[in-house]
Amino acid sequence: MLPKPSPQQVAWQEAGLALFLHFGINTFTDREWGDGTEDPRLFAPTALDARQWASAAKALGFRYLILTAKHHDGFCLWPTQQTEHSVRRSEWKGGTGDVVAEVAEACAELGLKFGFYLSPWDRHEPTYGDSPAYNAFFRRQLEELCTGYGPIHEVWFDGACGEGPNGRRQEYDWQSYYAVVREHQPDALIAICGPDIRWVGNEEGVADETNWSVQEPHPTFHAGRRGPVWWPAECDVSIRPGWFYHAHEDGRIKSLGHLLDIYYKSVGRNAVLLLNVPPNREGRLPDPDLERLTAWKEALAGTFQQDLAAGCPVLSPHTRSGYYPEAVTDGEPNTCWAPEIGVATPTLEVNLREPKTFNRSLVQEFSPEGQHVEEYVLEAMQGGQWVPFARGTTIGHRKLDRFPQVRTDRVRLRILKARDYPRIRRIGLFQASEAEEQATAEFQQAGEEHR
Ligand code: FUL
Repeated sequence: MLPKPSPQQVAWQEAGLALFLHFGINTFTDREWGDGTEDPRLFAPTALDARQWASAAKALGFRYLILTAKHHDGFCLWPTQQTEHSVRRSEWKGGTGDVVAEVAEACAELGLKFGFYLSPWDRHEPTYGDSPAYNAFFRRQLEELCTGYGPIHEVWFDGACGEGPNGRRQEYDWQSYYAVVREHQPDALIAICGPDIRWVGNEEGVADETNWSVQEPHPTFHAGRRGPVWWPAECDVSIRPGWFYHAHEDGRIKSLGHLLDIYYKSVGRNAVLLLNVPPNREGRLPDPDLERLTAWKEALAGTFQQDLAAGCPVLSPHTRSGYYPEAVTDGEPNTCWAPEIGVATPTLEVNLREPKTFNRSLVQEFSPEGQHVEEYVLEAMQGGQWVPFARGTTIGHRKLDRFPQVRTDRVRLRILKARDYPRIRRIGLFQASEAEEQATAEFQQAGEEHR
């Protein structure tokens, strides 16, 4: 049996976009990795405004916020009882402040989901390396975060550790960490060094073209589980070269074209995009980053505002009983089409009613039932023949393709290879906005593209 996602995993995938917030002592020392010896008094935001973070996130279409509650330097953004190395020792709000609480509250007010990053690697904590003692310390920190801040939707365990061969060696007791999360936050998804969400494997925000949410179990994170597991990918990337705010990077915000490319190669390849925008020393999201993201959102909204296939008649000679072809254009998220059992290459034909011009497509599998398509092609009827305009391997929750403009009145999807029985939720056709086309052309000319 192929695995299927949990309802929480389906909702997470549906959300598509999450905002990552790297903020902490490094913001004030201008570093990326603090060494744990920093004076907590260095943490001194002058105008910290978590509502600005949350309302910007909401306006830009992000549905989750993930805050670095503790990075590798060990400084805690909440007044933990487990160490003195926290906001309690800073002068911000006279040592009475709690950044985690402010962000969680702002999210709750605006209807955003909240999650936290908690670095297992801790360069400040003296018990780090004394495995049982540190595991207990870490579990208590986790318990504080899982019990004091309302619903937690994602817990992000970073795997990074720079101790080196002669450094301290800590055996993390992952299963015991998961047990704390499951006990207090049964709906939370445990990401990266965790069983629910998989790290995509790079920090460029790019998923492979072939991207399966169905994976072999990880020996540690899925210890004791057999057979394939549902482990969908998340793409984390920063809008700037670094994860933390550095004034000298103000002029190095990723271009609009680059951010658009990232969107197509993450959200458009069956992954979720976790985009990092670091708050500055004031404790605000910087204006130039927000301006760039507003342009990004508008360019995408312009492209996806009109689906040229919406409401169009659909035909298939291969429809399985109980399903119907028009489910892919009816705009209903809970309907889908499925091919008859035993058909080698099932097809689905959308009648656009009149010639239409487009250069973007969207195909979605019905992810609550899993992921099945291994190879597909999209074709347009031109001069009495079917001419391919996009082809790919996996589809999954959301597959976006970009191609040179096509003009046609009929489009068909052919599923060339699938595991078990695929279910298709949607086919969409779009014409890229001018803003998107222009930014993409500039990006390609600049040769910034990595893959
Ligand atoms: C990495 C860390 O070392 C970086 O500082 C950053 O937090 C990134 C998201 O994960 O492993």
